[in-house]
Amino acid sequence: MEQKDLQQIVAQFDIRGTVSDVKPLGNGLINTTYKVTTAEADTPDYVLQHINNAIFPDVDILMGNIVAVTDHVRTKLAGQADIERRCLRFIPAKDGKYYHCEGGKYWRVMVFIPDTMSMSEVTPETSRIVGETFGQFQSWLADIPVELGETIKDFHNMEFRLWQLREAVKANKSGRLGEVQDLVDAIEARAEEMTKGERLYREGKLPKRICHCDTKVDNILFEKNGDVLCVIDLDTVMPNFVFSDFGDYLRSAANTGKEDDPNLENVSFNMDIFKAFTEGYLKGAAAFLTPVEIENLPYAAKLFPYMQTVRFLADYIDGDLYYKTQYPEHNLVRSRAQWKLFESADQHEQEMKDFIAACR
Ligand code: GN1
Ligand code: MG
Repeated sequence: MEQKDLQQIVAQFDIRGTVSDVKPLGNGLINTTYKVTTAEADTPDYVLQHINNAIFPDVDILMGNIVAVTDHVRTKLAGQADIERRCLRFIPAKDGKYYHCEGGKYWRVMVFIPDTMSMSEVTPETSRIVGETFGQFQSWLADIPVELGETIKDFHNMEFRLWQLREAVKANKSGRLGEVQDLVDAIEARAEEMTKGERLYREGKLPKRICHCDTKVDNILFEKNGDVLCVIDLDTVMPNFVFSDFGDYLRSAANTGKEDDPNLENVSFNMDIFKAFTEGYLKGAAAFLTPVEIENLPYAAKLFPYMQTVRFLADYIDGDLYYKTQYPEHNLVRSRAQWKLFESADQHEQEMKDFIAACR
């Protein structure tokens, strides 16, 4: 987009200072991001984002959640130094809404936090930090006074994901069912066990809390000296079981192979990452976790590779409608790699339980 069009969009927001430049920032896969520089020395710079409305259809829910969350986190940080560096701040548009819509496109603006760094390497040390940071984040949000909406409906609902797979199997749109029947059967054999979260919820034994739902080290901003500043990328923040943040981090970080590893021998569940992450998480989330939540963390570690197997496989049978693929069998390769990770986590279940018992 042209500079003058971008500047005209920024002008719809209640920012301070005179915009001198708008240029692309970062390489996010979902939203398109720009850095907005202001001319004056005493005004902040800003981040302008085009919101991906196809993935997040309800922008009112999306921005309502994000503003409620950042406002609440700021109350937790009250009186501490550097609050503006430790929590994102979104800027309303001139009409008071936290987004601006023009020509069917949705935009938002937040304050740019200068002099930060990101990390992407997964080590036991970074995993411990991620665990504690997201545990702390959940902890701050455990008493948020407003109800948040689901920005992606039933995002981590295992019963819903199985329903989607069963619909895909019934329709067999791609004609691929024959070659994956073994995996469908293996999934079905564990379905009862893996939908335990939804059952506990219906029985009133498991709460939904506010979770980040995209737990990774890339979604934390750090000071240049390595101190944690804040959690970013808040689009998927929504009510879920705490399992979402715990399990989805381990699904990617504790995999010794790649998410789509064609060589299943590379794929296994890394207990060193599990242990470091779990120690950090239990520390960060200690203030609110219930015994049922803690007991079921090993279930969470199994749930996410299981759920991702189901999601990739349903998409394969549907003919690759959701996930971008690089070759025709890609979603199947992904499914088999996630299944292998699930099996490996399953084999470590007792060890996970023992470790958690020893931590408590
Ligand atoms: C998608 O776009 P990305 O890679 O952050 C998906 C996640 C899956 C992941 C699997 C909105 O996340 O739920 O776990 O792919 N996000 C959405 O790689 O569906
Ligand atoms: Mg990804």
